[in-house]
Amino acid sequence: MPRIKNVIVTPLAFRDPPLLNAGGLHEPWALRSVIEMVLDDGTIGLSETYGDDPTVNLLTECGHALAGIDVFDINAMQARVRETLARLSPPTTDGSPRTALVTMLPRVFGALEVAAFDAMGHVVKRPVYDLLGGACRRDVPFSAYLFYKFAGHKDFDDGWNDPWGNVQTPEEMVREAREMTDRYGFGSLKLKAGVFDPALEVETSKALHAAFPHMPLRIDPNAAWTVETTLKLLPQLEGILEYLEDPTPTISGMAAVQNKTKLPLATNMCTVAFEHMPETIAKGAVKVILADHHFWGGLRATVELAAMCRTWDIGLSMHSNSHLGISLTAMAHLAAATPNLSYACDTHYPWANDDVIEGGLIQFHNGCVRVEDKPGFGLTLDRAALARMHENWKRCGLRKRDDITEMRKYWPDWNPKRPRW
Ligand code: GKR
Ligand code: MG
Repeated sequence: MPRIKNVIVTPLAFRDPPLLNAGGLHEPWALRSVIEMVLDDGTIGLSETYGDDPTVNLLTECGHALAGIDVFDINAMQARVRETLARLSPPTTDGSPRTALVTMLPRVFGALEVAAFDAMGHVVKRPVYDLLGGACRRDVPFSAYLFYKFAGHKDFDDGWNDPWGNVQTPEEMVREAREMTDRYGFGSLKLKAGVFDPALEVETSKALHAAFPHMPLRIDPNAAWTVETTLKLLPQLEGILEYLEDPTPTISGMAAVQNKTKLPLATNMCTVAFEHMPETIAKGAVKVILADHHFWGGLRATVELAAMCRTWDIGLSMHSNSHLGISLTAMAHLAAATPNLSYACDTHYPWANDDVIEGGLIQFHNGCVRVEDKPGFGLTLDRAALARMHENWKRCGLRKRDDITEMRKYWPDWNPKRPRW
């Protein structure tokens, strides 16, 4: 069987609109990295993940360490990544687990594992969804990810502005939702909340529900509300939401709300690793978990998470950050092969205006991404686009996401404190 020859990690930047969230404001550039796992027979497996410096550096180190491993030996890869990270992480003085091992192992190993699955698919000439157990659906539904936003970035003009304009009122949000659903065919809505006073965000939610009464709606304040605020708002939200995502911080905070309402609470913030599952389940903190293979440890780990959710009767949805088409395709293959993925997945993809794969931006059909019956993910890198977006990364100078500094360009006193209301 082919063995891993080398792993190439290329950091990229692509233009990102000024999207508001509880953590601040998106900068003009979003960072990602593309991973190419090259096998000794010339096969290349693709993956995409975060593009911040620590991730890129650790990915590069761990990628080198994989040389010589059989591409089907995922367990050997995981052991090698673990050893490499342990070597690179400074020992802690208080005896707690080494930071890089705890936080970075699932991220770094997960990104490499995705590339290995793409490569395996090419070797055996089967799509990745078949390697994960077969497709339960070929058309994977995504939801319209709605953001409050500014019209353009302050002190930045390269001639490109996104076409969505200023969105700060309920009416403007309904317009954004209308355009996004018309353009992509999405059948459900997600509002990124936690930006303005909750009264305005509840009003926006009601306006969206009134304008799209048949579309499931979820909102996500990213832990910007206290338990008390959330409890007060519940009566207005219960009839109009399919789920309420991370209204308040911590597993205990979420449990204090969930135990007082039938409205499902969802999370990609308080339960983000396997070690959080026992407390989440014991306290009945959430009814939905948003899986994300980028931080849960890859495709197989997410399948394991799905099995836990099935066992404990927890619904499964999918989380997203700013990303490109390789991640979108990996998410779609994973979702296709996960029977209990019971909600439309999140995606930031409609906010991206460039891509690194041949054929350019992936098209949604009726709000869905179709997984193709082609080897691996069925994708080929567009080398010119990769070079162009790597140049963006060199020029833009950003090396980690910093929504706080960007937000303070508008509101110098802006306080990132959470919960805020
Ligand atoms: O991109 O602004 C954003 C989102 O707020 C993102 O950072 C979150 O991770 O989309 C995410 C979420 O569902 O919490
Ligand atoms: Mg969320």
